[in-house]
Amino acid sequence: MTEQIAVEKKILSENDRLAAEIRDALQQRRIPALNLVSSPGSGKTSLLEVTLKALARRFSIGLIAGDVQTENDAQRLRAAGGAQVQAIVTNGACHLDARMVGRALAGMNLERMDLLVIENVGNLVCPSSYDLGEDMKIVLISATEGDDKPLKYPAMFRRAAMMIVNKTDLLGFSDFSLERVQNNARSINPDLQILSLSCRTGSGVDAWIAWLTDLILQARRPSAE
Ligand SMILES: Nc1nc2c(ncn2[C@@H]2O[C@H](COP(=O)(O)OP(=O)(O)O)[C@@H](O)[C@H]2O)c(=O)[nH]1
Ligand SMILES: [Mg+2]
Repeated sequence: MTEQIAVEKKILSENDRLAAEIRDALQQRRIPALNLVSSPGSGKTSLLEVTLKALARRFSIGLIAGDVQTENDAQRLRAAGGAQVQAIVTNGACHLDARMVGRALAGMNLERMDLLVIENVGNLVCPSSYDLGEDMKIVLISATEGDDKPLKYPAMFRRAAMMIVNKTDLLGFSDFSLERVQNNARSINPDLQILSLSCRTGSGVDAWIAWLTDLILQARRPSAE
C-alpha cells in the first residue's frame, strides 16, 4: 500500500512538472487554456460544437479531444469546422495527462491560436487529479444526472473554476433542481462560477460565448502579463 502511494506520488509530480512546462508555453503566447471535464454524455463535445459555430470565424481555436477509444469527437469537431483539432485516444486510461497533451500540442500551431480547449475523458473522478497545464477546469453537469453529483464527486467541483449546467431544455423531465445543484456545488466551492444553458436550444449559450470572448480578449491585453 505504501509502495503504491509512493508510485502514485511520483507519477503525479512528474505530471505536474510537464503541466508547468505546458502552462509556460501557453502563457508566453497568451493562449488561455480550459480543461473541460464531466461524466460521459453531459455535452462537452456539443458545447464545443456550438462554441465553434459562434467563435471560429473570429478567433483561432485549438481543440484537443480525449477519449478512451475512438476519434469520434475529434471528427465531430473537425466537421464543425474552423478549428485546429487533435485527438487523443487513451486506450483505456480514464483521464488525460500532461504528457498526452504535450504530444498533441506538438502537432498544433501555437502561433495561430487564441484559445485552447481540452475535452477530457468523460469521468468525474480521475481527471480531477491531473493538471494538464490549463488555466482552469470547467465542469459540465447535465439536467439528467442528478443534482447531488457535486456532493458525490467533491474533488472535481472543488478544483473547477466554473460549472456549466447543460441540457436545461430537459429540466422538468426529472427531479433535477437547478437551485439544488447550484447550492450543492457552492457548498463544495463557494467561488464557483455557474452558467446554465442548453446546447440543443441555444438558450443561455450567449452568456458562455460572451464569457469566452472576454477571456480571450483579456489574455491579449498587455496588462495580463
Ligand atoms: N436534450 C439535450 N441533449 C443534449 C444537449 N447537449 C448535448 N445533448 C446530447 O447529449 C448526448 C451527449 O452529448 P456529447 O456532446 O457527445 O457529450 P460528451 O460525452 O460530454 O462529449 C448527445 O446525444 C447530444 O446530442 C442539450 O442541451 N439538450
Ligand atoms: Mg465528447
